[in-house]
Amino acid sequence: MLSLPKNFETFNDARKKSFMSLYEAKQSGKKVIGFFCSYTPLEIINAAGAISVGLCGKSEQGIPEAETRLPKTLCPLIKASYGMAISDQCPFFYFSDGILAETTCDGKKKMYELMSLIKPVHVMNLPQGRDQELALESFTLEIKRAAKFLEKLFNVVITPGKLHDAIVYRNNLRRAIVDLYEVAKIKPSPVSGYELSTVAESIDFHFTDDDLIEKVKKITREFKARVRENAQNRPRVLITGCPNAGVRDKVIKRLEELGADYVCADNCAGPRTQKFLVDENNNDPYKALAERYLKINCSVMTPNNERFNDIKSLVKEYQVDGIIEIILQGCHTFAVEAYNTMTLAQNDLHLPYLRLDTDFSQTDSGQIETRLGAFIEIMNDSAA
Ligand code: BJ8
Repeated sequence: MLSLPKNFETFNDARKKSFMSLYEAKQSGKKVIGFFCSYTPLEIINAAGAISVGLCGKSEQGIPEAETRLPKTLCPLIKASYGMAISDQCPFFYFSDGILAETTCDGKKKMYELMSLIKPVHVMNLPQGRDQELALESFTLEIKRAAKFLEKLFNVVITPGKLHDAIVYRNNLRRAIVDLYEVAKIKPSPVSGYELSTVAESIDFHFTDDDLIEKVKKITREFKARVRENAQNRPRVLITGCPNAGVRDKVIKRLEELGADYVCADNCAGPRTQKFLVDENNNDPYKALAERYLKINCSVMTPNNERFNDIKSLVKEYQVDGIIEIILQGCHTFAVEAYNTMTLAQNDLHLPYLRLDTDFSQTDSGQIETRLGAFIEIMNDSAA
């Protein structure tokens, strides 16, 4: 019989529900692997018969606990992820049998060393010069090494058939998710970006055996059929930069309340990443996985020029009127690369650009609100 964490009764209803859903999956014999990054090849986790669950911290919760061991100036995403883990507040970490991680930014990879004192953590070496000779070969070997870790942890064999099934399933799920995101290509979008992204995010936390792909398709049809009152003439915004889950309310929700539409994200979870599929016909499925995952345009890559080509395409496809870049405190790679985004927006795309340096606290909510209001005015003036 599995036990619940000692502080279970102190959790709010949503957290209790998450705990119970994963608890039931675990009770039925399912294994769970936690992950932190979009470079994690989820297919090998599924081929090992395990549930994959994203563990990134998305709120201030856990940060005070993390700051007893990590520097205060570290990225809030890393602090929240670690703090939730050490304080048993994260249901997904609590029930994870192991963690699959990668060497992305310095803060994350050093945090994994501390995390490995609590749970089995396997860290994959991510080649950050992905255009260089041997990068593909090296990441292919890393994925094979990670598969061996899972096989040993769960005493299973990842057969070619299971891996192929997982690749096909994930490709089909990604196609469905891209269709969901593309609802916002309709002008005006029939659904708010806040609602759409909330639904998209919840897809990663689906632990029951019913047909997830069919559910995603159903909600896409429902969204497309909606009519939104007073949605005409609202400026359409693309959000880029660091993952935005931890600042959704003070940035995305507020942006929409103030009169703009969040239609698209250029980040590692948005449509530009989901559209990368794994070649199902490649005789070497590990190489096919490495090819797909190395396409992800994160600022930890150097150079990272494809990111800017993708922003250009998204701006056109989603008819974007302005770009907001979110830089989380302590994220040096996105902070430095922001110069290129600003240059692209202002000199090439001739679009208003707003950079928000922030963290997961609410202390800057008022200041952000003022800047968002001014930004909407600029977008409206540009359109006039
Ligand atoms: S693929 S964006 S999930 S690394 S914001 S922790 S980079 S200091 S989250 Fe990321 Fe993977 Fe890239 Fe996506 Fe470090 Fe920056 Fe913090 Fe970051």
